[in-house]
Amino acid sequence: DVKVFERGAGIGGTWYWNRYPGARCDLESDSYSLSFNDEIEQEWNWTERYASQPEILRYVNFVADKLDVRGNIELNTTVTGAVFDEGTDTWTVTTDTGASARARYLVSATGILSVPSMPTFEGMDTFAGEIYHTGDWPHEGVDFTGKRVAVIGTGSSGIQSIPVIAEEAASVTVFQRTATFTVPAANRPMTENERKATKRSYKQLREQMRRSQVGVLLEPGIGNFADVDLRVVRGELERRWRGAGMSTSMVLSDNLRSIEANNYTSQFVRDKINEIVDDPAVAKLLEPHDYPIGTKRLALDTNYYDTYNRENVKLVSVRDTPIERFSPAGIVVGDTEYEFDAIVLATGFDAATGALERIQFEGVDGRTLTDAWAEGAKSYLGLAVEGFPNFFTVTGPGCPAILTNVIASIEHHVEWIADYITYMRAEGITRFEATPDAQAEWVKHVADMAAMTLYPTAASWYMGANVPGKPRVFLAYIGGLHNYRDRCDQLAADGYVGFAHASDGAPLKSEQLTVGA
Ligand code: NA7
Repeated sequence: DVKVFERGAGIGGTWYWNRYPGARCDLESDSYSLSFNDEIEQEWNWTERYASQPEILRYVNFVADKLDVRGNIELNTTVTGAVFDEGTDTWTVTTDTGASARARYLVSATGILSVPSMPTFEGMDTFAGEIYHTGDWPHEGVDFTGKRVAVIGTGSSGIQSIPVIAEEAASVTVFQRTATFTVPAANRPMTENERKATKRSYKQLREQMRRSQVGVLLEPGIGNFADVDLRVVRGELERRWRGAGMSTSMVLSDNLRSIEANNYTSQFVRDKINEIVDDPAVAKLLEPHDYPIGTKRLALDTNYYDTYNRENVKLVSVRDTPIERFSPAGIVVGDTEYEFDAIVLATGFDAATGALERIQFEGVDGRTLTDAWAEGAKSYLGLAVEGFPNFFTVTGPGCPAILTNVIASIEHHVEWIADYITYMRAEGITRFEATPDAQAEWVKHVADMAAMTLYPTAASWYMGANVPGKPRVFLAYIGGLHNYRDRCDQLAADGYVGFAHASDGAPLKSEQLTVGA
């Protein structure tokens, strides 16, 4: 029996909430889709290389109907708390509607980017116009025709929405704190021939994805910075700029390990910005200098830099002089008050841990998850948390998900969890829990791996750095989805190493932990 609680009035998660103009996936449609059902793969027809939000939402609903799962889902219901009972090895879940449920296993599928990060500017409530967050966009849409619009934030959501809003609004003023690296998506309609070819090769394609570093097939690097002819690198960067998407920043194999390699790639993108943007002063502001390319998720755009050549688009840097406050008329920065009819907050999310920490989880001895994570999220494999028995976290902090094609990561977790539950039922186990040693070793391993790269040098949401006061802990395993899958499979085959087990109140027992870094 499965009971699902969902806060939204509909299913789709990210694709249900993020309805801002231009919202689109940054991975190709045939990769960013479910792989476990042949019929779904064969019947569904993607229309664009990179699917738009409305299309992905239609797809999610198609899948739900196909699998007839709607009956298990209680919509419009926010889970507020979950308490573990050591006497019965069960969880009791409570919600804001008064509905509750008791279950042996509790699985969080609360998403990585599901809690919008709302800035707290002074005077926000005095602004006379409308304020929107890209991650919580009105379902009826917003008509910006004739409006003076501000956009705060130039991450992926700002980069996707600014060009589309600029086509409709009277004016768009972009408030940029950190310039982001973005490359052209080169999105286009999918041809019937492409669709047919993909459908014929899905089996092989999916297997390659599962065995890959990031759960999606990207073009490999051509060599390390010190070993390759830079004219060849430049030529390859030019080629990839015309449509290789995420692979564009990966021409140099050591791009995320060597600052020299990274500087070369970063400079290539800066040169492109200067080629595209007419006003040299605006181009200069758009040049990213604050982090190595790739250490924050690369954005894929449609006409982003070109948009700054439009007469109705203005860029305001708030890097050195931050937004001071909102006023009834608009936004105040330094001595200037900018006047607007609407303000769009493209300010991101309390990523990876935000949704879980908003639920009052009480594990062993009444300890809360917020307490357990006070110094940063800790988990075993990003799948389970010590002190919280019978609780699985799909794409939890400490797994590779945020650096991968998240669909591939979700599928892996779901299949692994289902196998584990089947195992426990067969063995008469009523309780599992990550052991302190296994969790501590995994947390260290995740941190050690990250420290070998340039990732921790960026103030990114991967590090929790975008939310004031959030502990700075690298939230992902960078060892690759393929290696991670192998590790999860091996420890399962060895009797779920690193987990302690008990049956009906008997003391916990665990396999000897033998998995080294
Ligand atoms: P991101 O990537 O976290 O971007 C948020 C943006 O908002 C970023 O440019 C921030 O600047 C900016 N921001 C946040 N707070 C402020 C304040 N107070 N003042 C000015 N600017 C601010 O979120 P997205 O929604 O764009 O993308 C999230 C993921 O979705 C993305 O990685 C893809 O995987 C899809 P900062 O960089 O912190 O200086």
